[in-house]
Amino acid sequence: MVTAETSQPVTDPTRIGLTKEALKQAFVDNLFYIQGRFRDVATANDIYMAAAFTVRDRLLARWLKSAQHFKESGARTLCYLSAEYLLGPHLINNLINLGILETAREAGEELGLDLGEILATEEEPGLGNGGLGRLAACFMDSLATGQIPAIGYGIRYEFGIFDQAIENGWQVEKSDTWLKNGNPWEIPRPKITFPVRYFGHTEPYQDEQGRLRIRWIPGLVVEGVAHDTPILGYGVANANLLRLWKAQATESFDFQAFSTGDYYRAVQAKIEAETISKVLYPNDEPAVGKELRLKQQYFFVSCSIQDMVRLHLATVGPLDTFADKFVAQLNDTHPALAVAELMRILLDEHGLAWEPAWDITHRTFAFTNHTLLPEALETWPIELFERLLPRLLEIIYEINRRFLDEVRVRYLADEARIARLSLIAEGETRRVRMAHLAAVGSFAINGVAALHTDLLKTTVMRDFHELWPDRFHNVTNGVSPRRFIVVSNRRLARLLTSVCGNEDWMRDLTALRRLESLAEDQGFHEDWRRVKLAAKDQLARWLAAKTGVRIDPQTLFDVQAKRIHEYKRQHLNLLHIVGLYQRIKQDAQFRPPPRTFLFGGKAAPSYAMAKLIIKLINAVAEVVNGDPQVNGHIRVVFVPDFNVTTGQLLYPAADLSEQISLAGKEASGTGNMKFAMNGALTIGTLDGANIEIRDAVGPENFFLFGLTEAEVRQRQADGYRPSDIYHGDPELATIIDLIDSGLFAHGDKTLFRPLTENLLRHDPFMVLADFRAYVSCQTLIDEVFQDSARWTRMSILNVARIGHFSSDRAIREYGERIWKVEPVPIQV
Ligand code: NBY
Repeated sequence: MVTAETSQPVTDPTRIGLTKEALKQAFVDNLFYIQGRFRDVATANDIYMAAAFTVRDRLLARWLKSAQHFKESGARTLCYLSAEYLLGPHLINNLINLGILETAREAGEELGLDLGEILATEEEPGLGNGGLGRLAACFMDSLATGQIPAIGYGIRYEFGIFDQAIENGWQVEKSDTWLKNGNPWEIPRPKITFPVRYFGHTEPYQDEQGRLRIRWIPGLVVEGVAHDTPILGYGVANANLLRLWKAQATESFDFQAFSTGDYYRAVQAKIEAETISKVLYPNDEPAVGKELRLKQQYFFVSCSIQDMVRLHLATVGPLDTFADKFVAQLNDTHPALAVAELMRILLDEHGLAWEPAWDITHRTFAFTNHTLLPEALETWPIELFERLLPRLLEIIYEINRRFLDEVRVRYLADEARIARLSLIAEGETRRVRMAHLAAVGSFAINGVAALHTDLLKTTVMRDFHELWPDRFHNVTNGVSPRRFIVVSNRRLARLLTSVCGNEDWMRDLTALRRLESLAEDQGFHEDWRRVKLAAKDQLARWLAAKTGVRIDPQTLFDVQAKRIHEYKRQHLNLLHIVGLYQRIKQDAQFRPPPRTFLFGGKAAPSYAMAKLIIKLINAVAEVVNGDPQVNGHIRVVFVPDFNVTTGQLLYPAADLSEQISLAGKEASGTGNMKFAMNGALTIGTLDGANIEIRDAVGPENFFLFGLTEAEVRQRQADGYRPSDIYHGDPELATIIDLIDSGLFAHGDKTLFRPLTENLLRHDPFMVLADFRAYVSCQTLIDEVFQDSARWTRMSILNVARIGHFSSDRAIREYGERIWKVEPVPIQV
């Protein structure tokens, strides 16, 4: 029961007050009572922790209020199931969402503390690989801001994405120790735990009503413990829950083993259990057949579904209304096992018959696909499945049997089609197709940009689209303007606020349309350029301090920051750079405007070609930057350890955004949106969301080049021969020969051969086919950049028209078209 006394903490001004005095008092208290430190001996981390706890207290009142209200109102709740959340630093974001950034700065000053330094102390939680994980984080921000009741479910990895160091030009992976100084944002819930079963066998039995049921006798049981982080919306009191599961052994000791003296074996079981949430797989493609990866997927899915069922039974009641209370979004196929797990719980644990259980399940899930690359479509060997998750495989077989019966009747035993649609791929090793499981178990399926959704319908999910055309939707991705403008680019945010007259644009980004009227205003142009220059200067100073590399903020900053992948074509960018290097050296008349080429991005540790591309970037950088004949004209920098924090420095500083994937390969891209929001102009192909960005900002404000997706298909069908292009383009040939010459490898002619040979023989991503168009487009860019009024105008118009690419809009579309959820405002 809540009495005046027990509810007192949520009204205590030192816990919830937003005034400067309240913040100061709370900080001092927290430093003493939580960190146990006097000011004069407090470390930077003590100070950060005290500040974080001060802010967390203010979230808690909002969060508990939200939870209580959602519970009482029985609000329909969205559950986002994602194996990854790339959140970025919490403190700054929460200060902004609470509206106390400036107050906190002043409070700090009066205490003799620099807020900037405190913010820099935070280690970002890197619980994701790239775009997919970051999208989940943007969506959590927009859900709370849009006041949609939501729970994000995922894994509390002890080690997130590795920290990238560059040694001798090569990527070196260092383990990410984000938890080593403690995590003030999470609240462990030792009482919210669920058992997760693995291995063993199943057996039939008769229940009390005499019905035949199945029991799974596991060989291993692991426990998931909830770790909760509040996610506050911007300018609202709504705070949602991010619930990440940590694995632990069911009992800290296997007493039997212990008593017989086998101490080592007892501890071994504990280690095995805890391994499950130990580390994020650093691949942005499935790591084939890794047992631990499948264990992780089932681990978080099982805990999450059990938690949803528990919540439902504790609040609403009967399971037949489960799908009215909850809708669950599958972020790619990584949580697709949720379909089979909900079936298992309904059938085996609650005794439902198949049909009602399937009806509930099928009305609960919706599925987002993030890739068309065939090698990235997730499948699991049956043999592994059967051993690890015997009961789930039985359920998947039954789902498949009923599904294929439906297909058989519909298409009159069209065997080829049945084989294509089956959840099981036949072949040397039979495999479970996770995308098919997700598709069959979901009422809605969506792609993440218009082109991607179209291709989904006509290629990888074609048969499904023919079967169920109404299930398919497009929801083009978006990114959070809080994270990627307000947090990242304070100066731009201030300028936008002064133009708009208020801060409403922060939650309705289309309000930036008002900038259009200033696109020709010379005075405004100066303000605009000043903001950009300051961001470039800040990046330059950070880079000098961090790496010793000096760059000139007056040059054009040309940035490509994203995971390193052949389809993203960082090497196309490099071919252009080597071409410039060569021409600048050989032609004294050739003097394009000075440029700084910046690259950032991690390669999957096992992706040799991506790692070689990083080496080549650094090798070219070494030669170009060390050559006094050219280093006043171009410079090349690989910015190590691209993550949310370094991204926040790069996006605001970019003049030019490189979005140069081969058409048809990048599902959406979200970096393209982040750069454009910060006034960078895009050089890009007609791929992913580039197409929609170009339509929105106007084709005259976008540098387009390259083959279209249809042309790519045509060229491939005609038999693409990259060596013909090499032989027909002397400049290109010189560039490739230069890379082969050893110039960038201290004379080693073989180092980069795997890369150049692949380009000449196969070139799967048609780098050579797009090379000439890319270089011509870059030449146009040089011209336009010299006309600074024109460039500035284009930059302003990009920002003015980028509003559609806010994740607030994306969430609104999901909410209205797919989830059917309504905002539930919380009052404090
Ligand atoms: O998702 C990215 C797409 O490449 C990008 O175009 C899109 O904008 C973004 C958001 O929709 N995909 C992505 O980031 N994928 C992964 O990071 C990823 C991670 C793990 C695995 C597969 C893909 N995995 O199988 O383990």
